Amino acid sequence: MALLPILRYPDPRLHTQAKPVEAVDAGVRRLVADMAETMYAAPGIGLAATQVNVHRRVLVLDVSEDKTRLMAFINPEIVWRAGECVGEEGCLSVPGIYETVQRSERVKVRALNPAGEPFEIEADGLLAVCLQHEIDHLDGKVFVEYLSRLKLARIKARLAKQARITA
Ligand code: GNR
Ligand code: NI
Repeated sequence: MALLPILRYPDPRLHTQAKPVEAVDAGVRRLVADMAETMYAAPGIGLAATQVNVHRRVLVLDVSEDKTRLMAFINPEIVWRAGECVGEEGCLSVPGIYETVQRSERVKVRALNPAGEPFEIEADGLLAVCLQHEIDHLDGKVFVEYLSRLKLARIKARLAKQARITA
């Protein structure tokens, strides 16, 4: 397994639309394993392939307390959504920034597992939020882009300052 570098906002590669996986093969399973290792090491509760500069529709997440419930979604699609909720989100590609975002409260997602078999999951709570956050990454969207222009400008200024300090 390998730790993969995570792209940082405002890297323009985070705005790439990921392409569907055509065949769930050993290369895809290796990517899932490397993404899981990277997510746990970060640590984060989810990671989209876009964030590690692989523009294929693959995401991993683990919202369990004890970090023993790894889930992998290949070619995920939201096939149903209901309700609305607001919650504070963070992102490994936007370190140190936590902002409130509005999402659907419940979603049903269809995807393939690492064996290439289709499955469906109905999610609510943190799992539903995380699935929407990760699928947004695969569509080139970062959560801070839901904020007002003023808030986004302030976040960009803060990130630029952080980057100067760490450089
Ligand atoms: O680790 C993460 N935490 C988190 C918290 C609230 C809502 C979404 C997330 S996902 C984030 C990891 C990440 O950046 N995934 O893309
Ligand atoms: Ni993120």
